[in-house]
Formats: sequence, C-alpha cells, structure tokens
Amino acid sequence: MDFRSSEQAPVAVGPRSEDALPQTAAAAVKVVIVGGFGVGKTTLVGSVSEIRPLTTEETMTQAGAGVDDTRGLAGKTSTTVAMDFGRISINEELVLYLFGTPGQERFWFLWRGLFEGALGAVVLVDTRRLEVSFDVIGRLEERGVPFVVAVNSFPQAPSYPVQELRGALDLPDDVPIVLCDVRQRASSRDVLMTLMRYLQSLATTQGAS
Ligand SMILES: Nc1nc2c(ncn2[C@@H]2O[C@H](COP(=O)(O)OP(=O)(O)OP(=O)(O)O)[C@@H](O)[C@H]2O)c(=O)[nH]1
Ligand SMILES: [Mg+2]
Repeated sequence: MDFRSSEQAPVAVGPRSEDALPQTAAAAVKVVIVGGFGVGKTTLVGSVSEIRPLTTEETMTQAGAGVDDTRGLAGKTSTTVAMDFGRISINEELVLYLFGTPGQERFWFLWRGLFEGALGAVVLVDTRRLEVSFDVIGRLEERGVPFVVAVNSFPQAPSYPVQELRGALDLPDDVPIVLCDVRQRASSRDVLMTLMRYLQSLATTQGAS
C-alpha cells in the first residue's frame, strides 16, 4: 500500500522512539505492585513510569455496589481489571518493569501469571482498610516473593507507629515499611528504591550463608 497516495496520514506503528530502552541498560527486573482494592496501585505505576503506562481501567458501575468496598474512596470511578504496566530506569544500567495487579478479588485469578519471574513486590496499604491487604501478603509469602510494605497516605487515614503496623500485618522484623504518597513521583520512586535495597540486602545475606 502506498501511504503517500492515501488521503489520511499513515498511522505510526511499532514502539515510539521515546519509549526505547536506553542503550546502557544491562539488567531488567520485574516488580509487581499489589494491594487491596483502591489502595493506589495504578496511581503509583502512573506517577513513576517513564513511559506512558499501560492501564486496563474500567468504569465502576452499579453492578459493583455491595461487592466493591468503596469506603473512603468517594472519588474513585474506575478500577483495574487486568493489570497496569510501566517502566522506570533506576540508573543507566538497571531498568524496572512494573506490573500493577487488580485489587478486586474477582480478578485475582489473573495473578498467577503476573508473579512469574518477579524479583520482588510492593504491597500498598491504606491504614483505613488494613484488612484488604492480609490476603495479598499471605499470597506473596506462599510464593516466596520478597516484598516491602508502602503505606499510602490518604487524608483522614489513621497513622500508626511502624511497630504497631508490623504487628497488625504480622510482618517479620526485616520487612521494610515506608510511608508514601503515590501521587508524587519522588515518593513512588523512593518506595521502589527501598525495595531494591531490600532485595540487595537479601541477596547479600543469602550469598553469605
Ligand atoms: N489522597 C490521596 N488519594 C490517592 C492517593 N493515591 C491514590 N489516590 C486516589 O485514590 C483512588 C484509588 O487509586 P487507584 O490508583 O485507582 O487504586 P488501585 O489500587 O489501582 O485500585 P484498583 O485497581 O481498583 O484496586 C484514586 O481516586 C486516586 O486518585 C494518595 O496517596 N492520596
Ligand atoms: Mg488499579
């Protein structure tokens, strides 16, 4: 087909040049962002990704009433049904691929594939609804995926001392807990850096034993 002769401009195909990996990238790591319904997973991937994130948001409808726990989420109008995907370069050599999971239990059957090859995970929690993260943490522990916990600061969310949170979530002492506001790129990046440092410390400990 001769595009020059068609009336409409040709549609660009293939990856956009600004999305290309830096030539210096030597290692790519898969990280999953998990947590209960509406804790801010899609927001985190969107704020930190250097490529336009892929999202699978669907509008929340009346059909979810009574099923979706929307307490404290008055402004939330959409929900992830498959996954979020983004990318961030930590430095010139290390690139993270971010996979955000759906928070709603009815989409959890998709999780199996999402954990394949993941080096680590971020568990996002909302202190108003800590219980929505219990199952998620259990699943990561079952699969042996190392994780850090990031407490997303929503207004009016109660703040608890870290030790109390650790107890409530039944976390071992070495699992990092950090506060964040995932709407802020720098804050989301800090969360990922905490995970990277934690993975590095685990690798060092395991290498030493
Ligand atoms: N105030 C405040 N609002 C936030 C923050 N993070 C996310 N939100 C808002 O909270 C809502 C939930 O965010 P999402 O990113 O869709 O949450 P999610 O975990 O991806 O939700 P599901 O995919 O449906 O499980 C959105 O309306 C966000 O704008 C935060 O740090 N502070
Ligand atoms: Mg989402």
